[in-house]
Amino acid sequence: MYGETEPATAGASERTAFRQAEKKYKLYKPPSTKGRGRKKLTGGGVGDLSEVVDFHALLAGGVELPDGILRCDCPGFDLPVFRFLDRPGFYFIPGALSTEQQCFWIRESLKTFPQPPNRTNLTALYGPIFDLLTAAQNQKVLLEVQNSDGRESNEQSNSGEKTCTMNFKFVENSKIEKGETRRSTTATTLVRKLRWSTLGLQFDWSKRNYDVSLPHNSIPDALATLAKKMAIPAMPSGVEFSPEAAIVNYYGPSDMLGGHVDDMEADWTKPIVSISLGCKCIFLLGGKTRDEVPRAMFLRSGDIVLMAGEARERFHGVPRIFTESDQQEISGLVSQLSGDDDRFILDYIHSSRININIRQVY
Ligand SMILES: O=C(O)CCC(=O)C(=O)O
Repeated sequence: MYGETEPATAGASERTAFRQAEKKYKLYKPPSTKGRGRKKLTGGGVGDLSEVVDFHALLAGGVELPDGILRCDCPGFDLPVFRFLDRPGFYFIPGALSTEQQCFWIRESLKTFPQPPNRTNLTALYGPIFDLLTAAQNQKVLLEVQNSDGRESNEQSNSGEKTCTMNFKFVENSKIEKGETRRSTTATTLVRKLRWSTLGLQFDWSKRNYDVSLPHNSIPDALATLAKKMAIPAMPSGVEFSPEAAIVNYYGPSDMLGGHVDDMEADWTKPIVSISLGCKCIFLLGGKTRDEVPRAMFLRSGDIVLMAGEARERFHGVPRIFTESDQQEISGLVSQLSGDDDRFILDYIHSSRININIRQVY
């Protein structure tokens, strides 16, 4: 999660096993097939991925399960689940979502989840933005406008208080005149700048806790139903997961998520249900300190991981997403997102990853 707490000194952080692994995978470059003349890529790329666990390859069979990894049958759950012997509470469900389901959740993540009252990283800059995806699909521009009383947005009110009205509205690109001095940004740029949105109980990043006083909708029914079903392997028998909040992370080509522990929820016995969509990435699952060497694994579109109990205390993060055309592994999505309405989304997902993680807060 964004807003991680760093160890006391940056130097100490740089030396930890977790940081070393983050660096190694962030800097990874695949061997080049056409890299002549581009110094770095000749000679077979930078770094190697031989230690990254590939659960899809294990699922396909034909290879022995590596030491310390087991495939388990979970009562009441009909999908294959993998676990690490030395990391109890962590569950990997490869290919949990069909391509159709993945497309549905990608559309929802871009169209519905950023809708107010849900907040996003853009809310603090522009105020609530409605229908961002539609505006981007129609090549609109978000333009600063005057309030009805003639004040520019963000001006001081008579009482001296900052009103923080932040009035912006979408307009046709053609309506922006040459020399326009008001702030404006294309909706496409804003979608690309989307980094997170919060559903259900709203998370306050500055205080690193949930602010129950903020207006919010409950978790969409379909997402809650999915999370309840997928949480089964990590739940005590007969107890149902109760989704109350979700954080949606949007990753662009060079984005990463630094090592952190998710410790803001009251009950750590309940899992975080974490859904991957779009480009493949490397996920690191470390120990209770950054000094423990993390396990690295690929996460692909449609994979789900659960972190419950002891696994909730482990550092984890995403050092690398793969946007290179031969490494994204999104061919299923590409063939499914073929309608006119999906053109923008298809372009977006070629260089992006989305993660939806669903939590029971209390
Ligand atoms: O993107 C991911 O798979 C992990 C997200 C995560 O760890 C978080 O939001 O706390």
